[in-house]
Amino acid sequence: DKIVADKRKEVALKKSVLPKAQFEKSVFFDRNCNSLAEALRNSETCIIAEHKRRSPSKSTINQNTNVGQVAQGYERAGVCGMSVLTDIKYFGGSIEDLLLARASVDIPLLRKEFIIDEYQLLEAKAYGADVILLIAAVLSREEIKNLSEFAKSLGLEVLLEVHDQEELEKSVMPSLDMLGVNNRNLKTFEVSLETSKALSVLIPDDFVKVSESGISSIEAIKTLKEFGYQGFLIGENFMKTDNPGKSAEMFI
Ligand code: IGP
Repeated sequence: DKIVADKRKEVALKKSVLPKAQFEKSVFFDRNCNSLAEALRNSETCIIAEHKRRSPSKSTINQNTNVGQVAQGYERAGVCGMSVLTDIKYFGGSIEDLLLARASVDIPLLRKEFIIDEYQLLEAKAYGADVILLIAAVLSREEIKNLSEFAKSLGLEVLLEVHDQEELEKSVMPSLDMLGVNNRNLKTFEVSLETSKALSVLIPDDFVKVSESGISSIEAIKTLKEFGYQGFLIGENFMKTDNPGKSAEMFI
């Protein structure tokens, strides 16, 4: 709740400084997005590697990163896509991180953010994202519908994140491309892969299933694949090392 309240203030401030019409001037605004869903469907590796400097649950993970280099390392490792945290206050990221990653690689990029306003979707597109995240825990069904349909109209793909059955049931709709199950409870920060296992049967087959957070072994991926998951979002396990790209390579 605190993160979302801060995000509302941040977006209001940004709107007053940078009118959204500016985003249409970006060279990326008319770029055709690369499909992460397709990359995941056609891949054996299935990894979405994240750039994350710190988090509310772990504080510092890796402050000395060069996001362009990390992106190139991930691309070289052969990941399907990269997730770039753009929240400043809680995760130490920035929207410029997304731009730097875009300037460095061609793989699909997910803007990892607490999206609450269409403004952030225009911004995501302008800074080179291919995919946006919507978090069911902080959005109503109506908001999910409006934001996902607006994202699709911009050519962006949508990953919708849930962490329980109720969130899943309120969210399923045709304007989503991928359904992510967050193994980390955003309120308690507890992580359990059982969350992905339990929810897998409830996710309709037309969505690519993604398991997010707390994945730290190839064994875990193998098990989750048996539950129908085709995407694995991994941050800390790669970012805590000196060479995130090399660490990702060991999972591929
Ligand atoms: C990555 P991990 O445990 O591998 O670092 O987790 C990713 O799933 C996590 O950063 C995340 C996240 C989020 C962060 C998932 N959903 C929503 C911020 C907001």
